Amino acid sequence: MSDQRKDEPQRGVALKTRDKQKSKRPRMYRVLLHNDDYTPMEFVVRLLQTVFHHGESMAQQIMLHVHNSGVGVAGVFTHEIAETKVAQTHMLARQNESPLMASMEPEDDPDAES
Ligand code: TYC
Repeated sequence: MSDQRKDEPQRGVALKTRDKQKSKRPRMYRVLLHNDDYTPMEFVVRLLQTVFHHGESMAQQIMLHVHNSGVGVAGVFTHEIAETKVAQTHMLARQNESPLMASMEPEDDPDAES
């Protein structure tokens, strides 16, 4: 017999099984809008309607929340979609010569053991 032991898997041969199952629930990210003193309220409301697909009344509520408390959640998305929303927000803000800021932060890991 060679030095390869019969009862051990061969070294260097990848196992086909995954030791960690990929989550069916992706990590989700909050897109945050930040208050500033220059961006018109109507612009923020329109952005919340067009980019984040809120109705007029919800868009007004979110804008006022950001205006009054400094920051607020525009929506919750997967990483790629959240990045796109942040980029679209900054692009529209720049076109409007507005300093409006958006950012994103992860929600809690859906697979975290509690
Ligand atoms: N504070 C701005 C104003 O008084 C309105 C505003 C709301 C700006 C939300 C940014 O994310 C924002 N015109």
